[in-house]
Amino acid sequence: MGQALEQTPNLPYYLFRNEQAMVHAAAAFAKASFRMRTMVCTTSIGPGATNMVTGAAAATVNRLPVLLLPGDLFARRNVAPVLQQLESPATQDISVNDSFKPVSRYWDRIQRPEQLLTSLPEALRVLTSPAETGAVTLCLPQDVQAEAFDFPEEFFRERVWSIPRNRCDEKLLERAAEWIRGSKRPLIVAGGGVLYSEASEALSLFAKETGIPVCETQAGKGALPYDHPQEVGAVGVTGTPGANILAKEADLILGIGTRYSDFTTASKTAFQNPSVRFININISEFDAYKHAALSLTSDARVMITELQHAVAGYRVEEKYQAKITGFRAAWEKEVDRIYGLRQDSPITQAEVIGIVNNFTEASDIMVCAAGSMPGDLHKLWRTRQPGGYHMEYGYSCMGYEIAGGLGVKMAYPKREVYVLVGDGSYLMMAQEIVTALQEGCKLNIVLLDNHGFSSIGGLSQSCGNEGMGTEYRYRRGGKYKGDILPVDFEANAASLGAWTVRARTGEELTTALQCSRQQQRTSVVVVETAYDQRVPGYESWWDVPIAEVSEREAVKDARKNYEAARKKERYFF
Ligand SMILES: Cc1ncc(C[n+]2csc(CCOP(=O)(O)OP(=O)(O)O)c2C)c(N)n1
Ligand SMILES: [Mg+2]
Repeated sequence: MGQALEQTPNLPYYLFRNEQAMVHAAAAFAKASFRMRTMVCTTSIGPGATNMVTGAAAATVNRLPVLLLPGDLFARRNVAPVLQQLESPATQDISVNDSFKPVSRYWDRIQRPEQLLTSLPEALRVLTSPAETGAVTLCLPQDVQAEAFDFPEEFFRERVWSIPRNRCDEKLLERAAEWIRGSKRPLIVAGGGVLYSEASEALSLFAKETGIPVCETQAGKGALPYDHPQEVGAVGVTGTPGANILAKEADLILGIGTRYSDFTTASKTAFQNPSVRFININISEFDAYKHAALSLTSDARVMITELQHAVAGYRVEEKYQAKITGFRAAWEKEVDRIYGLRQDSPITQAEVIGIVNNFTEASDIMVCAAGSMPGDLHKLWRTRQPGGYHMEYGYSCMGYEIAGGLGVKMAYPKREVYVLVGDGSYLMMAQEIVTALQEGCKLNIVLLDNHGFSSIGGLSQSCGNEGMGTEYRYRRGGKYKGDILPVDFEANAASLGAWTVRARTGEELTTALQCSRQQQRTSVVVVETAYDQRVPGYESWWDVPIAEVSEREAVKDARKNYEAARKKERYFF
């Protein structure tokens, strides 16, 4: 593989520090490009290969195309066991690369060069399929990689894969239009599919014309700009009060490009109207059929437009529109209030989000993935352009942030990329700062240092516990109750070559953002934030099972509340 890449200068090669990060970057590149481009990731055998498994899972969960070419064991076997080989006494037809099978949408092992003739077309079919896409893994045994084969020339001819905008059955479309016309309280749930189908404009028109409110999932956020008159913001566990109340009361949910994750459905408690029905527009039949929906298995953009014609003349009632407008105004006030809160160091995460949100420009891209920030950002971030909010919350994989930011920057070298990363995620995977410097890909990284896992600590407390094992403190008396570990993130990032600065207050943060934007190289602004000050949840719930038996009163109480809350979980038949 290396030999081929060296002699093929028109296929650019990027050296990464960690194979998992490399896959995150490739997936982020694809996500930022609305899945119209991707990259190929290749590795050695053994640990180099299995390091990609987490990245593959993140790509597949998020339905993002990446082509993975891990090395594999000698097909001829006579020299086995080779360095890094996992032997099996039961079969010789196995390697660590078999662990890619459940996290890949297509998997193959190329035991003979000519197998590429049949395997590569399948790989490309899956990568370019809007319904099937995800990680595609072709394992390349070490010896087979070096073999020659006389491939037919036609195989190398440029081939264009057209991505279809499939339409659904006409009768189903008519029925969907009837359902919408008969609905008093409809609500659109916009998922990532709206963005991938580049359907924002169509959705905007449809919502304006019909008056149907639109709420957004993490992957769908930014489908409409935050100031669109029908946009009611985030839905679900990390949702806004307006969206969640509308979801609770809705008689019709029009789910577009959503896979209805538990964060969207509030663990199946979000939709409480006894007669609620679902219409799902989804390119993937699997998703289209969820919640016993009237399934319009189709491309989002064409279907929204066709549905708009089919319901021409329909508009929600005045009092429903008034309610939507009221929710929107109340939420904007709440965001202003939260953004406006000021305190001495350590400042709150919400203040940091507000300052970064207000500082950035409409064309900038914000990247985040795990910890407590996704929840706050889903609610609070005012997205102005589709794609401006780049959140990996399908796998919510710590470590995606900086690597993903790099992939986004590779997709849009002229746009400013802001990576919001927690101290936990940073410590897990910060090394791609070196790659960003190497490639001249400038990232604006804002590192929120709250000395531990605030998200998981908060979750633990909400279950009646004390957040065991979530604070970065010295072990004292057998517990992490000692002083805070003095991790110097500024020095750490500087040692990798980044431009760094520490900000203690809101004012200092604003100045730091101004300075970092002017830098030519990747910058890291380190802000200490309060571990225990969190943005509340609004009108929602998440199923986190609580111990049925405990010696703690707080846990027993939490269990009682849990059992009551679970009663609201619904099945849809
Ligand atoms: C790779 C990986 N391991 C574990 C988790 C579970 N997890 C989710 S958030 C979190 C803590 C994140 O810490 P930090 O980045 O500091 O963010 P904070 O919670 O402090 O906002 C953990 C351990 C995860 N999402 N990804
Ligand atoms: Mg943290």
